[in-house]
Amino acid sequence: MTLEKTLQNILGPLRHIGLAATVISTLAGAGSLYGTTLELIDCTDQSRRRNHDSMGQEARTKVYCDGNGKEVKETVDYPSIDTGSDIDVVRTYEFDSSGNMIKQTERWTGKMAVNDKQVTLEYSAAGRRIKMFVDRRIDGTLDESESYEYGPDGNEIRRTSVIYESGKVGMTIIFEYDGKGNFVRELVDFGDGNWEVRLP
Ligand SMILES: [Ca+2]
Repeated sequence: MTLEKTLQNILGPLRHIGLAATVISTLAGAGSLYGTTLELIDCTDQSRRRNHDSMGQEARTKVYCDGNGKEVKETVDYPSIDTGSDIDVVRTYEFDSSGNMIKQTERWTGKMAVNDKQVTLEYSAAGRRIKMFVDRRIDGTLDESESYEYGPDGNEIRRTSVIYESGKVGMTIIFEYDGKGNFVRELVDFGDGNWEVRLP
């Protein structure tokens, strides 16, 4: 599987459920997404990160790290968003002892608070992400979740998204590989029992 395809597999479903660009970037490693340019930095020096909003204006971002150099918090002031505060959003990140991100929170200021979100992640003993839970508005009620299953060789073979409001499976994706472990195609069901075939 090419890196590009891997990113598509990761990003497509995440876009589908509207996960924040920041957590997508964290999961994918790095990259340019949603018009947001991220430059990964050495967090230990409390550096500033270059970060642009959708209008191409440079956002003022501060990054905070724990003693292990892990980024645990960032504050961002987006020039094109006026919330009446110097800080438009505060994002926090928590990690387990293996360094896996287990929680991300996103709290916006003022009228943007409707976008508040908490994402929690669970991992298998092998360190593979197996569950993701999304609580929109951070009101204690879960709104969406995803679960991930893997084959013996570690490739993801099935992903299921649940929308809690309706109590229904929102989307199921089955990933298929050839005998050498190369991605061949995916089958997508948006909850209606019809499988759409997607080729690389
Ligand atoms: Ca909620």
